[in-house]
Amino acid sequence: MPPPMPTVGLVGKTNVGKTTFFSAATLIDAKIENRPFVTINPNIGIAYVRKRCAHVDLGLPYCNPKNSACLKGNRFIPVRLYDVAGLIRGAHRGRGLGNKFMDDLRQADVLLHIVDMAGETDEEGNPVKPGYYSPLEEIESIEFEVDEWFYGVISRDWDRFSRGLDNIPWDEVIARITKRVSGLSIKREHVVEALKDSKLENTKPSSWREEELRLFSKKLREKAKPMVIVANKMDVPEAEDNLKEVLSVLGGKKLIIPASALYELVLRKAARSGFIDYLPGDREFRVVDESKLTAKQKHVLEKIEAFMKKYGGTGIQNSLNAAVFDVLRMLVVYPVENPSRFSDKDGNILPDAYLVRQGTTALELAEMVHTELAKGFLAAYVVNKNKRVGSDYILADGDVIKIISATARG
Ligand SMILES: Nc1nc2c(ncn2[C@@H]2O[C@H](COP(=O)(O)OP(=O)(O)OP(=O)(O)O)[C@@H](O)[C@H]2O)c(=O)[nH]1
Ligand SMILES: [Mg+2]
Repeated sequence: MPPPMPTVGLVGKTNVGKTTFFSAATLIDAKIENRPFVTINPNIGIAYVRKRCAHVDLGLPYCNPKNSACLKGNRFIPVRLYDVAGLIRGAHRGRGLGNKFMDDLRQADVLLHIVDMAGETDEEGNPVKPGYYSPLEEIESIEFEVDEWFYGVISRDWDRFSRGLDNIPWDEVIARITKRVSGLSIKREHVVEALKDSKLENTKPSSWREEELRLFSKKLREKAKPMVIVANKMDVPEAEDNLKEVLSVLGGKKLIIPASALYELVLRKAARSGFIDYLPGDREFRVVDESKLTAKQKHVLEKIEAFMKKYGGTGIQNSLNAAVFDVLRMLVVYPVENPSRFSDKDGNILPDAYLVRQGTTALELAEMVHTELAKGFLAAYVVNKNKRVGSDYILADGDVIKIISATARG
């Protein structure tokens, strides 16, 4: 089976721009309003990460993408995007909508924490004058709520569960914990690393105090649902000083991406209507026909242009790319059947771009392409590097791979 699409979840205080981000990234219309708790049911859509296409690196004039898109030499590879109900401080005690809607993010592999950098919504998400509320406070309180949600799920019925772990081998303890938390899309390696980081290896889970379970849960959250901060609403003048402050406190410790979901939404819609030439992630856009724009539209586009110069784009594509490439550290590889044409058996050039985890081997790739192919695995040929490799070859970003198999079809 092809590799599972990574799932990116949007979290944040209510009324900070999560749905605006979602709409901008997916071009799905969803309700956006300047008041708290507009979103209740999750919005689920497809967004894309962007990377220079291998056809460019191979010096080919074009490709024939099937599972992804290639626009002007850029491969856009699909990822799942979830937009859920917002939080406020005290959500875990039931304030606002509580944190039960966070369960909609159980499948997420990585979270984008959308923050109102303009500080124009208060603790409860109500609109206030820009600069009123502190984004630092927002970051801290929402991260706390996310951790509390996670702890709530992990600690449910823990006493009974952990007593069942007494007197069984450590490996089995890990296996049982992994099974228990698998509904949160947590993998064995997350459990292993979290146990190590919280110095709880080879201890008896039934003897953990609340403090230790909390530490384990926090580490597990950091591994299984790592967060990137999207400093949203950077188009509001007050946001700039706030960003400086946030960077001075958290810069270096957290990944923080300046963004304007609003501007990206405007650009995506303008591009869809043919007013501008713009690809998500571009650092600039081009007006197709000035004469078709009203004075107001021109003014808005000029402001957006200046913003993009300053921040190197709108920040939306950067956020998605950072989540998938920097945090999940995924690679893009291209399986092919015909190495001399870089194509599948029908002649489609570089049809599939797979997003795979770092450490994925040639044999694992074979399994993703076709189980049969893996069964008869003989070797792999890394087309772009012109070398033959074995089953345990670790894939590198941009690899174009032909699997050589005794059970190859056709
Ligand atoms: N200036 C500015 N406003 C934004 C930006 N992104 C969102 N907004 C505004 O913020 C308000 C809330 O946007 P939503 O996308 O509905 O926020 P949300 O986080 O989904 O809110 P809930 O679903 O209610 O929790 C709307 O008035 C948006 O227009 C941005 O980048 N800049
Ligand atoms: Mg919303």
